[in-house]
Amino acid sequence: MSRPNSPVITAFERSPDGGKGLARDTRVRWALEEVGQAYEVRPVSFAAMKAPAHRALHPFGQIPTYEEGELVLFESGAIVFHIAEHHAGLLPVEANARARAIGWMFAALNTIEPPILDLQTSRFAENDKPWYEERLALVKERIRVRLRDLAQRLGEADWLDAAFSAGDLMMVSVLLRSRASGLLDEFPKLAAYVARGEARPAYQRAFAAQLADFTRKPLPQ
Ligand code: GTB
Repeated sequence: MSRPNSPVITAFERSPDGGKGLARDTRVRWALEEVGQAYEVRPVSFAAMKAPAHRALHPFGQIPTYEEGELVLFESGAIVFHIAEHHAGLLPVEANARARAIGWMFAALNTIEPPILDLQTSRFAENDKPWYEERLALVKERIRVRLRDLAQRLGEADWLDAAFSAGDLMMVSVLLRSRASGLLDEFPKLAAYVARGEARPAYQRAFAAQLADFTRKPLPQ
C-alpha cells in the first residue's frame, strides 16, 4: 500500500532471514496493516545503514525507522506504539485496558525478547567458544522459564488481555523469533497463539509485502 504523504519506513534491502519476516520492519508493517494505514518502504543496504544520512534518522544505524511529516522515529516498539496511539484498532479505548495492553508491549520487548535475542547472538557470535554448548543450554533454559510463565498466563485465552491489541502484535512478533529453535513448539498454547497472530489478514499482508521486497531484489554478484 502506498499513497502520497504515507509514512515511510526503512527495511533491509535484502533481509538476512531470506524473507521469513523476522526482521523488525515486519512488526511495523503489521501494525500499519492492522490500522489500514498506507505506507512506503525505503530499502537500506548494510553500507547505507551506517552512513551519516541514515544515522541522522537512527543513531545506531539500524532498521526500522519511521518518517511521517516532521516526525522521525526509531525503535520498533516506539513506532508501533505511535501507530497504535494515532489510529483506532490496536489499543483499547478504556483507560485501564489500554494501560495493560501497553504493559504487554513492554513485556514482549523487555522480558521476552532479550533471552530470545541472547540465543541468536550466542549461535551467531559464540559458536566457536569452548563453553558454547554449556552456555547454549543455559540460555535455552532462560527462554523456557519465560515461555512457561507466559503460556500459564495466556491459559485458554485467544489473546493476552481480552481483545487483540498492540501487546499481542508485539508478543507474537517476538515469539516468532524463537520458533526456529524448536522452543516455541514445546509450549503448544503459545505456538497456537502465534499461529492465531499469523492468521490475521493484516499479518498476512505484512508478511507478503516483506517477502515481495526480498524476492524482488537480485542476488548480490
Ligand atoms: N531495538 C531495535 C528495534 O526494536 O527497532 C533493534 C533494531 C535492530 O536490531 N535492527 C536490526 C538491524 O538493523 C534489524 S532487525 N541490524 C543491522 C545492524 O545492527 O547493523 C534484527 C534482525 C536481523 C536479522 C534477522 N534475521 O536474519 O533473522 C532477524 C532480526
